[in-house]
Amino acid sequence: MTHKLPELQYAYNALEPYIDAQTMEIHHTKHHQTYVDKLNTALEKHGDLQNKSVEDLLRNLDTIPEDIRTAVRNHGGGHFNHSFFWPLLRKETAVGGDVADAINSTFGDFEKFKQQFSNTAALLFGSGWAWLVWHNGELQIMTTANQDSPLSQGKTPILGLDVWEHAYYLKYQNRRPDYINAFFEAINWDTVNEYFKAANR
Ligand code: MN3
Repeated sequence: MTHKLPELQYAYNALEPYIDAQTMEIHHTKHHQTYVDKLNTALEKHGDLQNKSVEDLLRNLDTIPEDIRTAVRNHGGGHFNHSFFWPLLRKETAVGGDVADAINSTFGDFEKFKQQFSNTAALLFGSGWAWLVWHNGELQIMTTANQDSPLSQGKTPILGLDVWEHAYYLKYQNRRPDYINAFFEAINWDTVNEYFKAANR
């Protein structure tokens, strides 16, 4: 089995004006594709790992042979994180459902959650991701560097934001906070609720 680039379920311009079409196309067809290709190349050396899901690989990084562990961490992480990210995007859906209740009871109200998540994403130094994860029965905000995945720390992502410059530089240049604000207008809360439900199964 080789890993494949998933198709986007919407057009590259579907998130305008929050996330521009050119960024989406390059991000999906170049950046994500490269993670997929390099993961497949790494796994060529270890055929026994080729039938494992990328989630499986990332949850058990310490069992991956050392000669490809860094490649699986970086490119497997990149593949999983982006596959997780694309369905999270849709313009102007309303926050609701069980995840809204959990957010309110954890963070006080939605605005407080948004502020805490946004600050965390803005302050992340260098390239990485901001996350809302489910861990030990509670919601937590966290970050990972590079393409590290919360799965490798035994945590289940519910929401994630790519804050690598490649995710926003064409439209927002150095204005990461503006990109983070725009992201909040383009979160598909139906998907967040699906991820939340799956985490609780
Ligand atoms: Mn990216």
